Amino acid sequence: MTPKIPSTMRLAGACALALAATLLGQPAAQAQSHKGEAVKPDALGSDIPQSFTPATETWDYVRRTADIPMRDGVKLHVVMVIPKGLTHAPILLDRTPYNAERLTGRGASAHFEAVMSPLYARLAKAGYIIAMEDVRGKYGSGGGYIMNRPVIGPLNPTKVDHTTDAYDTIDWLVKNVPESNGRVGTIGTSYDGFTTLMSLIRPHPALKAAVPINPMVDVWKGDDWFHNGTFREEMMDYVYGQTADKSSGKEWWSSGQDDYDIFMRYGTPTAYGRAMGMEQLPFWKRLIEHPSYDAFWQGQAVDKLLAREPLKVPTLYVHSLWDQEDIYGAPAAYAATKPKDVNGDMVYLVMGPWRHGGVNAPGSELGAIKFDADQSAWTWEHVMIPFLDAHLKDGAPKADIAPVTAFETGTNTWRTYDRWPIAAAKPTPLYLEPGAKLGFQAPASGLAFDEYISDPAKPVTYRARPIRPTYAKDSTWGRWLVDDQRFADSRSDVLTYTTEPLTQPVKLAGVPVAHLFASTSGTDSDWVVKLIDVYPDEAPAQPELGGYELPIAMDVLRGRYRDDPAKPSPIPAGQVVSYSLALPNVDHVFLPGHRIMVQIQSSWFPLYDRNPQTYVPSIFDAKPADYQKATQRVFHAPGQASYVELPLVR
Ligand code: PG9
Repeated sequence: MTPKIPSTMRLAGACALALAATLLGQPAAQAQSHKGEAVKPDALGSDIPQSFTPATETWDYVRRTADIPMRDGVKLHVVMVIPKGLTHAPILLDRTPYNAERLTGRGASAHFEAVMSPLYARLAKAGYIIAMEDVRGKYGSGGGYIMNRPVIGPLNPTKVDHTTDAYDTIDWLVKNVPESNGRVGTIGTSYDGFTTLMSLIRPHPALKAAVPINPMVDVWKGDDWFHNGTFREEMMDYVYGQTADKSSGKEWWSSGQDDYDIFMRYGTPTAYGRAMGMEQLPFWKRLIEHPSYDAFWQGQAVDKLLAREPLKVPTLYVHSLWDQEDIYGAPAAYAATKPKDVNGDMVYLVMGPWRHGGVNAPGSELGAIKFDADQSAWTWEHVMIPFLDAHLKDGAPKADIAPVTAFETGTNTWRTYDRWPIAAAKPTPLYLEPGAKLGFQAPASGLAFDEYISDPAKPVTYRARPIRPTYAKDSTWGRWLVDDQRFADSRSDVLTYTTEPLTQPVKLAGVPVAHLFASTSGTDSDWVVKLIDVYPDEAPAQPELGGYELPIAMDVLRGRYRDDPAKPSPIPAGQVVSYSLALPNVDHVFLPGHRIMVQIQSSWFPLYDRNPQTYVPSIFDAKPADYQKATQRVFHAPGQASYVELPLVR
């Protein structure tokens, strides 16, 4: 039977035959119309014109694109959103791996406020030109994409990095955007916060201000990929989506509803990655080749890079107190640069009650926790816009903002400070005590330790199941750091210590540090410490908060790195070893009637990969037989008193 071929395919087939005949030097058979007349192969032309210019007269902004040549000839794609009528306006540049066209709405509205994030819409309204540029190798930009492309040097033998790309872009913008006043600020969140920080290294002279928001700074110590050596396997879908192709068009797929089951099924992230084809992805391979804090990670730590640079550009760091991705970055970069700010007018910090990136959108609540008003808008109006105006607008007065502006959680009040951490905070031990108690006096007697079995076959989940893939459409990943911890406190493999209900407010400002005296029957172990605010049993104004266990600061340490993050070593089985673990920054008041709680456990799955509890050279290569139960003991005996050092303000 002869297959029926659609007429369009027949025409194409005729063209191919004609082309083949021409190439072979034979006269081509002439294509014919249905009436038998000779037709040129492309006689129908195309319904798509060579170029099309949208009619934008009614728009309230000009949308302009450019492909800017970098010093190596590679062109980077930039989209500018210029509110109509703006002249002598500063430019805010966001360099992103997340698609500049999409982030500027692809021109799908006549109103600039509808095409960008609420923050950028507000900044455009405040008189800024917004320029978003695809980083090299992503979306509309040429060149190769390298995850967090390191600075030129041992990790980057080329002549280009984000410092040069930022420089070349700024140079082009100030020379080619007639509406500009020649001043540029860099801004961006997370990865774009990282590119913002990179613009501060050998900066272009027109760069006059920077606002890194939740920047990725040290991805081994406490940002996206690891926390103190414990691998954040829930980030695998990001690596897949971001690096499988240039336009992030390959969707991570999941074979179930609950990541807990799926990660258990594969055992290690390496095995799961293999099953997902991730060995084709160069960054994935680099990631699992570097489990320790070696030169690869140290050489990329942006706080270390900035500490070596002169301070030239006024910078406002934006930190989210419940940042589920980059909770380490902003305070670390602030700490690295603040000592250079001799006149106190260059380095600023604002910390708010947000999730990762929360300041970009209205922020009056996070999960079940309400903050009384839109604290993002408050920050835009009272901190960010005054800071930017002062440095970027022609003739603007000095900004009247404090060096540090922090939202005090618990009382829901903005506070201002001279610097961070504040001098008034005194390190004060809060001791674990026998009988699941916490107290400000070191324990003198009673049981010497508490004990639990940590079983890698039943790891402690990091949030109530089912756990959706991190970036799935129905994922609530953005609010997990405020999840009620009651799901964990009654597990037999979670130690829970609590104070009596407080009679006075207890204010903390700074970094709580957990000091544990602990033993394990294994030869490696993870230690997770959570500092929690327990609400009174009844909360009439918001009944679901009755007894709520709100995390204030939580983190994890992989025991093999207790002495040296670059050189792992086995833990001596059965011996009491001291560990110290700095928790994220807090500015919090435990209110009267509330209780302070500390939870300790040895897994936090599947956000963090499981520790086999048997020392192996790389946990990425652990075999099923390496995963063994271990008996964990946490001590509260004289001379071995575990405590959390609180940054207490009296
Ligand atoms: N923090 C982001 C990120 C996630 C995972 C890996 C790398 C970066 C980001 O939001 O850009």
